[in-house]
Amino acid sequence: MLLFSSFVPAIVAFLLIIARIDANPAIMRRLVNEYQSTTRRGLPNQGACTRHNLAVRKEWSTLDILTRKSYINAVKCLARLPSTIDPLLAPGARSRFDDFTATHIINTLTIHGTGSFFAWHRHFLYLFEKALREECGYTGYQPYWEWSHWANQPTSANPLYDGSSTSLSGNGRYIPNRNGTFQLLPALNPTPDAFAFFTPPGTGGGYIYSGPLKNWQLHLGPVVDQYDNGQPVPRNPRPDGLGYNPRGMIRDFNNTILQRRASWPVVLGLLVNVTDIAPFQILFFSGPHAGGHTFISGIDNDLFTSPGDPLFWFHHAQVDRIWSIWQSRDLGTREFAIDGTQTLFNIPPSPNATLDDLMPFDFSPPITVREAMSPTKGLYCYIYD
Ligand SMILES: *[C@@H]1O[C@H](CO)[C@@H](O)[C@H](O)[C@H]1NC(C)=O
Ligand SMILES: *[C@@H]1O[C@H](CO)[C@@H](O)[C@H](O)[C@H]1NC(C)=O
Ligand SMILES: *[C@@H]1O[C@H](CO)[C@@H](O)[C@H](O)[C@H]1NC(C)=O
Ligand SMILES: *[C@@H]1O[C@H](CO)[C@@H](O)[C@H](O)[C@H]1NC(C)=O
Ligand SMILES: [Cu+2]
Repeated sequence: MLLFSSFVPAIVAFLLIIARIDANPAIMRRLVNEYQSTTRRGLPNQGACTRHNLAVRKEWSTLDILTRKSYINAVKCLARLPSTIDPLLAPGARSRFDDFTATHIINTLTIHGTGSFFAWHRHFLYLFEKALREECGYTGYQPYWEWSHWANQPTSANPLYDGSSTSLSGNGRYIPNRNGTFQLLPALNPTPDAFAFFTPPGTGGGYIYSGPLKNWQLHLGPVVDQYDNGQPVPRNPRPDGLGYNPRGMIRDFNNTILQRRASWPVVLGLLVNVTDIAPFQILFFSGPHAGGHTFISGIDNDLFTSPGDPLFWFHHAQVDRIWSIWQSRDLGTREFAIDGTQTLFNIPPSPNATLDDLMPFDFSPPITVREAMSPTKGLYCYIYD
């Protein structure tokens, strides 16, 4: 009896720990359910976007194997189709896939740390999904990567980047004794300390070596020089990164970065406790958004060239998902809320962004910021599960 009663507190403590572990995903589930019902309630019974044609973007791990394979094949198909962007703009672009990297490189300084950051990337993602479907026969929608769910598991647990034949390939080959990358942020006249962005060496550092993208070729970038990371990266023949620079793909996974910057407490804190677009955008941009890129590292340490790694699209689908959920929590004040100017961290100083600003996509017609503010009421018709 004595023995038993001394076990009871231990069992209770254990159950409490289990409950704590499960609390965060359960909170997220509740927030997603609320977002979905708010979105569905806002849809008309008739019109361009209704309950019946609403596309559902899902987490990669929830897709069946055939859908995963068809997504991977469609991405490889885009890399085989000819480029359509004006060759004077991006002479190094060799494929439809490159068109996306090219327009991102061209516009980097006016779509990050600006009022248009979320809106530009929402349309960018939509154009990519559309190309996969209309030009490469993919019948699903762009999947996302639920960072917080995977942050505390070994990277080999995530079927998105476990290196298997149904993944987007895995980590880069491990290179020991590196110094990490030191990226000068693209600002006019950066001072050495104020605009340097250091990433410690992770668990890879070399070229990826397994999975369907093993032979993936990058053609554009880099723009920002990366120093001392072990695997030499050939320089682009043009300073703007838009020349032809064929090379393999580097990755350098570091889960600690995901744990620190994109854990459940960080993401749920943004969704539950941050009500104003200004702090939301700043905390999100430098927190989970930068964290996902830095987890991948490799070319993702070059802000300009990051869409060259197909994992970019999963990362940015999750960025768009978290923004959508946040917007839905008070559509009255958040649906059309933007904050920021028209230049990266306002360098050089520029006017405040407005909903009427035109956002360029180079190979596709420009749209206004306003047109990209709702996932269901304008150009788009999708929801995240
Ligand atoms: C990963 O990131 C953490 C946090 O920045 C850093 O301390 C660590 O050195 C990095 N590399 C590895 C292999 O954990
Ligand atoms: C790391 O830095 C040291 C000192 O600057 C340098 O000698 C070395 O070559 C660097 N290592 C790599 C892999 O770049
Ligand atoms: C929101 O803020 C409150 C008060 O600071 C805190 O107790 C709570 O844990 C926060 N919620 C999240 C999800 O971060
Ligand atoms: C630009 O936006 C900031 C932050 O919302 C605001 O304080 C400032 O007054 C705006 N400037 C102009 C010229 O509208
Ligand atoms: Cu970007």
